[in-house]
Parts: sequence; structure tokens; C-alpha cells
Amino acid sequence: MMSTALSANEKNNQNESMSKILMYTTGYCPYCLAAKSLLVGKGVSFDEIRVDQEPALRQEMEQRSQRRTVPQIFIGETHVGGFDELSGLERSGELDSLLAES
Ligand SMILES: N[C@@H](CCC(=O)N[C@@H](CS)C(=O)NCC(=O)O)C(=O)O
Repeated sequence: MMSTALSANEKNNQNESMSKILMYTTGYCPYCLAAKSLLVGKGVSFDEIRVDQEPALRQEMEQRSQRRTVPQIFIGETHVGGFDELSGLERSGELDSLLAES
């Protein structure tokens, strides 16, 4: 008989299809790598904008986030911040709720 309960993996897949994550990054950036690795580890997909390759997009990032460092991460319309904030949300369990809502 099929269970209606979702496994952790199915939940991650559900997150993947429901979430919209955008990460502004540069090529050499340990914090960007750490943020990407955290999301890949959770099985969630994200779009990446390389601001070092597109000055206009760096300007867009700075306007949207009011920050100059990379990465800058958005989940839906919510500005999460950088890697420190992302990992803080993961530690507190809030990242999963944010992904489910977005
Ligand atoms: N606390 C930030 C640190 C981000 C950070 O220092 N990023 C570096 C690149 S890995 C950066 O943007 N440096 C350029 C600058 O500080 O203006 C985070 O967790 O995202």
C-alpha cells in the first residue's frame, strides 16, 4: 500500500519544484561556494547570476539587497542575505519553511 507520508527526499524534491532561489555570485568567492554547496546538499535548485561578468547586474544586486558583498541570495521576493544568513536559517530550521512558502 502506498504511504501518504513524504520521505525527506520527496520533501526536498517538492522544495525544488516550488522554490525560486536566485543567487548573485562572483567567480572566486568562498562564501558563494559555501552557499551553493549548502543548497546542493539540500537538493534544491537555484539560479545564479555572475555579477563579475555583468556590471549592470552587480548594480541590480546592490539596489535589490542594499549590500555590496557576494553572495546575495533571494528566495522568492525575500532577501535572505549572504552565506551567514543562509546557514543561520538552515540551522534554525527556518530555511525549509521559507522554501516551502516560496
Ligand atoms: N558575511 C558575508 C561575507 C561575504 C563576503 O565577504 N564575500 C566576499 C567574497 S567571498 C566579498 O564580497 N568581498 C568583497 C567585499 O567585501 O567588498 C556572507 O556570509 O555572505
